[in-house]
Amino acid sequence: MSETELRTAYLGLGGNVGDVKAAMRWALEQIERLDQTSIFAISPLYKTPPWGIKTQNWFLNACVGIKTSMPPHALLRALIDIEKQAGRIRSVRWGPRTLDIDILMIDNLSIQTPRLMVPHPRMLERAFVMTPLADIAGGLTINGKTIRSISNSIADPEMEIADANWSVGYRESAS
Ligand code: A4P
Ligand code: MG
Repeated sequence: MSETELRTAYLGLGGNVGDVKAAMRWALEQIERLDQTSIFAISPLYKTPPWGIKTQNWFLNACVGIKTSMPPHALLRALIDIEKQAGRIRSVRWGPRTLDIDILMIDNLSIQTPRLMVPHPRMLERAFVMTPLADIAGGLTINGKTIRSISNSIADPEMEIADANWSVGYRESAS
């Protein structure tokens, strides 16, 4: 497989510190600006109860579909860079953050390295990932099941759409 092949990838965005919606809109613009990368799908923005450490603020979460020719590890580095620029402080695992960007899937690749694991190893058990992912990629299958059916089976009744139009005009918001 050539390193310059155009691939379809899905990203999970989340945060619970500061103006998360603004940070996420800014992140969309930065993702769109990456080399040979464009966004083709954006889920609604959800308000989600904290997973892992429960005594922290609720999160905002969304998923984004991209087409990219960046090799997977280069894509990861670029996304970590965007997180850093958004002021992310990594102190506690699963703790509060301004902006977290996870690579959920890249085509049907399986990548198992210390720096990068794809599909994301914890996504299947997380409603804050699977619900927005089902909105933009419900018909894709993982382990023989559709994302929509996995999402339905782990749905969290506490989650709700915070803003269905959060990404409208994000390109104009950046400067
Ligand atoms: N890494 C490996 N695979 C990947 C991948 N597929 N995508 C490595 C992105 N990164 C990947 O991540 C640590 C390292 O994972 C990265 O440097 C990369 O090389 P991190 O973001 O620094 O650490 P973390 O986010 O604190 O840990 P972890 O386990 O990634 O946390 P999660 O899984 O991201 O969970 N509750 C709600 N409601 N919504 C949330 O968004 N997020 C978290 C964080 C906890 N609870 C939440 C939410
Ligand atoms: Mg992470």
